[in-house]
Amino acid sequence: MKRIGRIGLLGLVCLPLLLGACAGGAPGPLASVEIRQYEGQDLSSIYDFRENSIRGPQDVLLEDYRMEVTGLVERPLSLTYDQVLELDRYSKVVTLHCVEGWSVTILWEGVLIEDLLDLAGVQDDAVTVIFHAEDGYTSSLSLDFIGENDILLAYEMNEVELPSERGYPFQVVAESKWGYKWVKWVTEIELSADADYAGYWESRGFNDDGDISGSMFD
Ligand SMILES: Nc1nc2c(c(=O)[nH]1)N[C@H]1C(S)=C(S)[C@@H](COP(=O)(O)O)O[C@H]1N2
Ligand SMILES: [Mo]
Repeated sequence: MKRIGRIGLLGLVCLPLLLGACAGGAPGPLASVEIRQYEGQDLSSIYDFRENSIRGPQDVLLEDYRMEVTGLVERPLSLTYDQVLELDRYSKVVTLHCVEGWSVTILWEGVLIEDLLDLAGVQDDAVTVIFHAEDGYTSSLSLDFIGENDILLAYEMNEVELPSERGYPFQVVAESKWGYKWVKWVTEIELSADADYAGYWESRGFNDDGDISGSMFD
């Protein structure tokens, strides 16, 4: 009686552990198709990131999802995920550098933010592009920077769909800028005349230009 009880207890303790090990350790479908080399260049894994978002990973439901383009535009947009993906597709290898000292090099694929802005028609007095996210996070880039650098709004990394912890369905690929400019779970792109707009980390002392070659703090 006692023995069976012990085995039973062992089973109770071990089964969840075994199941957990299977769920966490074995490569899932995403990991198995992820590419790790592109045109001779080694890529990081899409799981190499450190997750330190202000409210943790967001679960965005596509049925309810809209990408809004608002503010100083001729035609405010409210696009479904599929409508955004109808825009031309671009890709490039870019490294994300977090102010914490880690970095990842990824093949990013998505649409040009400028193509979205052209669809909406940017008004003359707009100078700043503010990105709003599902978790309430915001950051901004200057309109000039976006126009001059073919900045992507990514929906794939290393040829797989963005995982939810990486910003599904869309993340800004703010190349040459610190990680806090790479807004994940983007829900709204707002055109503003406020050249001094400060997003979540920028209003907490991080530099608003966010150039990795420049100063991290104000
Ligand atoms: N919506 C949202 N986007 C965000 C953040 C966040 O908290 N919320 N954190 C930023 C910071 S500080 C960094 S370094 C990168 C890191 O991406 P990761 O969390 O996927 O590693 O996401 C950026 N984008
Ligand atoms: Mo960061």
